[in-house]
Amino acid sequence: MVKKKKAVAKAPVRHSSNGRGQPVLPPSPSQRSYTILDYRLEKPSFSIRQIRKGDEVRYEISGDLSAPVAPIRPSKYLDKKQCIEIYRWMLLNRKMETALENLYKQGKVVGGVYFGLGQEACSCASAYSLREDDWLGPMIRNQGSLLVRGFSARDIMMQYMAKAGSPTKGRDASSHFGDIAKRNVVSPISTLGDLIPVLAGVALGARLQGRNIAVMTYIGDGGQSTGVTYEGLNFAAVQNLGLVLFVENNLWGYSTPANMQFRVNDLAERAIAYGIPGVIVDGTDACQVYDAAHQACERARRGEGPTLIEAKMMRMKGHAIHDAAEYVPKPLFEYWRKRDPIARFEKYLLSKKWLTSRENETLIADVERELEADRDYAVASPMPESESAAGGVYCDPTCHAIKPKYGAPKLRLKKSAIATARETAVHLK
Ligand SMILES: Cc1ncc(C[n+]2csc(CCOP(=O)(O)OP(=O)(O)O)c2C)c(N)n1
Ligand SMILES: [Mg+2]
Repeated sequence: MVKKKKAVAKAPVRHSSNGRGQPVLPPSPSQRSYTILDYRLEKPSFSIRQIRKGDEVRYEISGDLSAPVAPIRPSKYLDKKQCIEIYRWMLLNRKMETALENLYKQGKVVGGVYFGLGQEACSCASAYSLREDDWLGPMIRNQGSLLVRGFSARDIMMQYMAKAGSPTKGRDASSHFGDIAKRNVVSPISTLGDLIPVLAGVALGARLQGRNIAVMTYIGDGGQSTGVTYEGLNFAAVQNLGLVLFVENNLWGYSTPANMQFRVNDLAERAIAYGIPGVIVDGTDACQVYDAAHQACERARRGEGPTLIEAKMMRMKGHAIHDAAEYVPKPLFEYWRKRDPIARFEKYLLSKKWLTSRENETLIADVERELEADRDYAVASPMPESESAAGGVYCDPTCHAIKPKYGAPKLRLKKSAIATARETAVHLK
């Protein structure tokens, strides 16, 4: 007997889209789902379109730019004192960059200057989550991270002016300096993405010494497309290394808008493909940045592996001082100026009564005083002697004994971490 098939009404096939013109298939039982934590209290929705007319290229913005600014999301971890400390670092970061801009205009800077204007919360609050034993690999815009990690504004200004007493003794201008002896800071690497495997290697080194540490570095929305970003993060993921990667989505990679650089909606989605947690934060909210960084660092120190944190914000200056950022539509600047990370945090601290107006004025005056003293010292300090130019390039075997910073491996880890470390050691032989 042939059973009659029941007539099934066919549902019309709907082709919705994810807002970027890509079709989204209807859910099916085999469809998997993934979670990306999103800390933001507001989700800007606008898009940037390229307009070409002959040889002329410009960008137009559309979407809702009138949304009110969201409040700061109170931190689960930071207390009053810590919030004020972060606020102070952000102020110093901003004021130091303003001083550097003036020094550049006075012809005192050798080379260019790169600014992190609008990104101070991301730099300062992320680095604030590191412990002494952890490591940092800053990029050019993370001058705030350097301050938090123990470099002074004087060091950074002397570096930009190539002074004899600067961290590289005048041998490199701009940001290529670190401190692997005391502050656990790897120098920025200009080749975008290269810091990621280097920092993964630092975590691996510590692992082989029996410790799980957090290693933090940054990559831009443009730089994250490089092959080495994939290789480094994938390596950290499979080895469960404590890498905390901030993807600084500041909407521009040089003069290319983010939507012409990648097709995903959020760069945090990339984490799914590495098999690691992905988190989105508002990069202009210091509390969100800190909370996500703190959780990622704790995860790293437990030996559970890397985390990718996408910080959404806007680069409020050009790529460097020579770039006037003419390509950025003006309303975009206005939108993000209302979300200035320092003004937002200041308002939050005042409204919580964690700072009175008087205390705030004193704090700002203190930062200015410190900055001015550092700037005057940096300006007055000498340039290097020409004879010293070739010094410090090659190590003369008698100049200093090179001692390994760490001793032999002391594996005192959980069984799973020991197994990973042993496997790694075998592979490295
Ligand atoms: C591998 C590599 N390719 C290209 C460059 C040249 N370059 C320097 S900065 C930059 C744009 C970077 O944009 P993004 O990563 O978004 O960082 P942002 O400047 O916005 O902080 C480019 C293409 C480089 N330094 N390294
Ligand atoms: Mg960028």
